[in-house]
Amino acid sequence: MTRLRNAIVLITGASSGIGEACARAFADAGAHLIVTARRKERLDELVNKLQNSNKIKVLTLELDVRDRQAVEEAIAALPDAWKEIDILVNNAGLSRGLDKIHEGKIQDWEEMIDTNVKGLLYVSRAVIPGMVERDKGTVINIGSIAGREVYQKGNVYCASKFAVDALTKGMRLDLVDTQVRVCTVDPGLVETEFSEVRFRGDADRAKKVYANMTPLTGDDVAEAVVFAASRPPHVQCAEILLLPTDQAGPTTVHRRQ
Ligand code: NDP
Ligand code: 8X3
Repeated sequence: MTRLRNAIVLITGASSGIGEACARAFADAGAHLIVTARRKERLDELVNKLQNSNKIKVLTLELDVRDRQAVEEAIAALPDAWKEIDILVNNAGLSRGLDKIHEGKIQDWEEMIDTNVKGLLYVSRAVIPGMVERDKGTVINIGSIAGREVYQKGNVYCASKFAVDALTKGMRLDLVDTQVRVCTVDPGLVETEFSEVRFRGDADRAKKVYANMTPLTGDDVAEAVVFAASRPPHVQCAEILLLPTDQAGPTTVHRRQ
């Protein structure tokens, strides 16, 4: 993976699941990492593991992507050696609740839209201008099968991921006269902390989401992300839809009894 050696990769939501797996995969490929999330202690643990096993540099940023000012200031204040970000992985995201639209909680809706849509925009707006200036860079947005097909009670989460899809396409159109590439990696069911967050710590309910089937792991998704990022400069890996073999649609899942 020589194309990624010494690249600077910024990953949002690197404290868990897909983001954490991406950090490990890019570190294995020899990239230097800016890992961001709200849970700083998780990032510190990750850094210890990564730096012990790889000759790479890691910078941690405690960052809530919903805080526009904090995002702008954090990117502007990056030390010189870290300013030239080659790869941005817009991964931070979450779902809250699984309710019919007329029963949904407004606070849940706002959290999803603020994180999955507005947070992704704030980070992108802060990072992409440098890529355009250098005429080089790759943006990888983590979308979802939920951004391609709506499922019952998925309403606002699905809408936020449809928005990510529209933003990916919009970015690609607006950046076509630059060498900046834009990719979406859209997974189906991945067993991470995602469902525990959705069901606010109800571990039994979260486990049922992945019961009697083989879900993707964060590492499976990270492999696709690294594949997209490591194409030759003239190749833009626009979209990857990555499903478990046991899944054919958002709710079409083969479960063994
Ligand atoms: P996890 O819950 O395991 O990880 C989510 C990550 O996002 C955490 O690192 C969390 O860090 C971070 N995050 C959440 N809110 C914020 C915030 N406001 N500011 C900064 N970071 C934040 O879930 P996944 O790894 O599964 O989710 C990662 C992405 O993948 C999400 O965008 C999700 O929508 C998407 N996805 C997940 C699928 C799945 O089945 N799991 C399938 C398809 C897409 P912290 O809490 O420390 O801030
Ligand atoms: C996460 C996948 O199907 O649980 O985006 O919404 S799903």
